[in-house]
This record gives sequence, C-alpha cells and structure tokens, in this order.
Amino acid sequence: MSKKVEWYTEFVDYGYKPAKDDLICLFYFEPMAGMSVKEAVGRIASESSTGTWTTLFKLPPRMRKLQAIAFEVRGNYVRIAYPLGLWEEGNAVQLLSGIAGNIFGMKALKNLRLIDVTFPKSYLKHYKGPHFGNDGIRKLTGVKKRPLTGAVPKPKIGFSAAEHAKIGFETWMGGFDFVKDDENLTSTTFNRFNDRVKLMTKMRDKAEKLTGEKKGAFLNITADTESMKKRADLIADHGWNYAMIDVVVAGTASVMTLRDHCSDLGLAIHAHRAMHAAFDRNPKHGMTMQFLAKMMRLIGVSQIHTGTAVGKLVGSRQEVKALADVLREKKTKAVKNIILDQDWGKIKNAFPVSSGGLHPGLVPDVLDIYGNELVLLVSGGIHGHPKGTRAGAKATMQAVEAHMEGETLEEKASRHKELREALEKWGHLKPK
Ligand code: CAP
Ligand code: MG
Repeated sequence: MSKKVEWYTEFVDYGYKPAKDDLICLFYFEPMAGMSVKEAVGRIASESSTGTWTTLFKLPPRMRKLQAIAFEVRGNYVRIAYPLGLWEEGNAVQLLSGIAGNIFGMKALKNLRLIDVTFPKSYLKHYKGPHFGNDGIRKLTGVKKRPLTGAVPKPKIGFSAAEHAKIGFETWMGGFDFVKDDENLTSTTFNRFNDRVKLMTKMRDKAEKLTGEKKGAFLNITADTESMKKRADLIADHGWNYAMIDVVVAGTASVMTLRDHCSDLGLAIHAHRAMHAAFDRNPKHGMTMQFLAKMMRLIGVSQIHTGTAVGKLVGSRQEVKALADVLREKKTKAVKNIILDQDWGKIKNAFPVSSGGLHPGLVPDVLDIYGNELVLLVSGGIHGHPKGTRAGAKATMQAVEAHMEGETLEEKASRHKELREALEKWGHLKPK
C-alpha cells in the first residue's frame, strides 16, 4: 500500500469564509494536463504559504493557522485567503516572495497569473503610501483642473546635458509642466546626471521667469540605492520636486528606501515601469499591471505609467480604466476578473501617467478614458511637429484646451496654426 506523499488538498476549503484580516488574492490558473482543479489550486495556496511538495515528519499544529486557503473557484479563476500572520508588517518585498514567488514556476500549472489582491486595513496600516497625494501634486504645479503635461526629449538617449536642457526649455516654453528623462538615460559619459541637473535648473529658472508658471522635471535617478539617494539629494538642493525611478528594474526594496528618503527631502516619486510587459503582457501568466500599480501606490510612488490604449504600446481601454481607479480612488471598486475591491484608508492617491506614441490628434481619446486627473506625456508627438518642439507642445496644449471646452480638434485648429500643422502631419493616427 502506498503512503500519502502530498498534502496539497489540505489547502483547499470551498466552505471557508475569509476572516476580516485575511489578504485575498485572485489568480487565473490552468492546471497541467491530468491535474485536477482541486489539486492545482491547493498547490498555489500551499507553495505561496506554509506548504511544500510532501507530507512532513513534523508539523506543529499551530502552523495550521498560517495556511493559505483556496476557497472559491469560478472557471479558471481562484480566490485564495492568506492569514495576516504570514506577512511581515510593511515588507512589500516579502509579500511578493509569497503571493508572487515560486508559484509561477510550478510544473503542475500550465499557466498562472496573479490578477489582484485585497489588503485588509490591518495590513495596509504598516505602509505610508505616496507622500503628496494628487491634491498635493496639483499644489506643487499650480495647475488646478487640466491634465498635467510633460515630454521626454527625443531621441531618448544621445543628447548632451546642454542639448537636453535646451529641448527642455522649448518644451516648457510651449506650455508644458514637465520635462522627463527617459528610462534609459541616467548618468552617461556624454550626459552626466550632475551636469544635467545643473543645466536644467538654469533653464527652468529662465522658463519660469518668462512664463510666470511653475515648471518641473522628472529627473531619472535610477541606479544602485546609495547612488539614487545621492542623486535625490542633488535634485532637492536644486529646488526640484520629483525624482524619477524605473521602479520595476530597481525593485520594490529600493523604491521603499527611496520613498522615505525622498519624503524627507520633499520630493515626489515619478515611477517609470520599463520591463513591466515582461510579466504582465501574457494574459494567462505572470501578474497584471493592476497589481503592480497597486503595490507601487502602497509603497509610495506619486505617479506611475499606466498606458494609453490608443498609442504605440500594449494596454486595453479596460485595463487603463482599472489602473486609473486603482491609483486615484479612495475606495477602488471591483471589476470582474480585472480588479478587486480595495479600501485605501489613509493611503493617499497617485496620478496615472499616459504615455507612448501620443500626439495632439490622440489627446481627446486619452482624455475621454482618463478624464483630467492624469499626467499626459507627449514626446515624439511634440518633437516631430513640423515646426519643432515648442510648436508641438503648443499644439498639444491646444488639443487639451479643445477637449476641456467641448470643441473638436478640427474646430480648434481652424483658429490655431500649431494644432492645424500637427493634424496635417498625424491626423488621428494610432501608431503601431
Ligand atoms: C514614450 C516613452 C515612454 C513610454 C513608456 C518611450 O515616448 O518615452 O518611455 O511611453 O511606456 O520611450 O517610448 P513617445 P509606458 O511619447 O515618443 O512614444 O508609458 O506604457 O510605460
Ligand atoms: Mg521612454
């Protein structure tokens, strides 16, 4: 007679009613051929909490209380409840090692995707969230209602610090609020971070004087954590309000450290999400952007990229809307199989950032999806304007104005040549 080897199904209880303090995860799963649903979901719960592949010689009875429980299966979706006691207070890195760790590699699952998690109040209270919140960010910019606007000098890397700052100046003079470094521009031999900060500061002061407006920049501090801290110090010394971090490649641990450091300096964090599509693009495996955005709000970024639905990069309208809700709402409402309910309690909100292949002709589409509470980044779509960067920024601001005033772009363009020229070049093209 063969002995029982596995105990995965002990992590399944379809009658279980989650406790108030449980973390609830929603996963999409596909068992490997020949594996039952019950065994498959038991494996997810087990390997992401207290289990392993075999029964053990010794298991202290109290540990039963730490087991995750798969308690509801609907089609290919399973809900799993994780007891609060499994999780270290305020340690997002540890959380990821659990609910988004080993389980993605299990042979027993053909596919596994973490859709979202609902955090109970008792877990949330150990996190600080964004330093400013959207009202605070709007105060920094002096812009009350319209979308915040920004651009990256293009090409994304190659300019000297002086060239970069000049393009920044043109961008601000065209009416934009922000100039953004690109994800792969940090401190290269031909464009050192310190030089860029100094030259950008000069240009910002000039642009602010000439326009009477507050001008900002998302300066990319991404590097090892100690270098990031030094770069944040330099930014603060020069009177800037934001530090930009490539949050996925840098990792949650360093983002958490920088959140505190930047907070002390009065800096908000602009989060670029380069590399996210490596794990969120496959609809059957990995994790969703919704979950990433949630984690980033939790650990305190003030803005994060969320897509355009109409630009050059992947991301559906439904996903973009869900992301905006995850970031902006006090209480995020569930959308079936897309996001879960989340009461954010005292955690402040964050701005979604729409970017990637945008130009003035697409502005109404983006604003229809997001409303005005977003950071709109139009880069190639201003520098490629037939009359150059400043005219391109103007055309984009005209498109924003048109949308807010309820006019079509064509109507507005009949009175504004920059917008007219942009429409002549791109029309309403959706780039691939
Ligand atoms: C956009 C961009 C951004 C992407 C990032 C680029 O430039 O600077 O990094 O939008 O993607 O390098 O492609 P363009 P996402 O405006 O010229 O396309 O915002 O989806 O994270
Ligand atoms: Mg970029």
